[in-house]
Amino acid sequence: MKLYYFADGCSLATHISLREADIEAELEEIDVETREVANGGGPYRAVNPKGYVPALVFDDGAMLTENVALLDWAAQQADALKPHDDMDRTRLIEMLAFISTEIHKQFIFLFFAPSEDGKPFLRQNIADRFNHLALLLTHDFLLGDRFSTADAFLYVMLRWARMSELEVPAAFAPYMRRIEDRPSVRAALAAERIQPRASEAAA
Ligand SMILES: N[C@@H](CCC(=O)N[C@@H](CS)C(=O)NCC(=O)O)C(=O)O
Repeated sequence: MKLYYFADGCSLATHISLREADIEAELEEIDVETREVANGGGPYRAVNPKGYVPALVFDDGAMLTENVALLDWAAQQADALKPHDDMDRTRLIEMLAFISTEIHKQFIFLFFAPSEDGKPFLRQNIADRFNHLALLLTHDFLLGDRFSTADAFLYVMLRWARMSELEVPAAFAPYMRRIEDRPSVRAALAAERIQPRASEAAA
């Protein structure tokens, strides 16, 4: 199995989740500028015509894309991540969809919008979404006492908030530390050659 990723991209959520599920995947880094697979692997679009990450290619050649699908799939691969019942799974998908459409996509617009005009609006919108999630964070993890693939996704978004100097509620500081204490997260950060961010002063 191969995971196609950008270092510190949204693909980090799938990377962490695969490690949490104890699934070994070959890591194929994509150059953001050229969209070439590292080490002479050729054009990424030849693998995934969508051109963006993450993509997981199975040994039989089947490919899975889209964060929500990958994180739902990963959640089903190990007892420790698996939702307890159908409603729990739907709750997980609800959370993944929220993070994907309400936070991740707005960050993408914030990073790549050709003009500065809409950026204050986007920053406020993203901040509102983080405020909403902070209210839900009444246990160690987003969906309760157990780490889920939604935590992997939210963790990446919190890294991006730090990167963008976007203020997030104080409750996310201990949460990020909890996530970064996990061996899966440490291993994923090391493999992508990126640093922990929990100890950085919050914006
Ligand atoms: N709809 C996709 C979007 C993924 C996405 O935005 N990936 C970013 C990296 S975090 C990317 O590859 N952007 C490059 C591009 O859109 O061309 C998903 O949710 O998986």
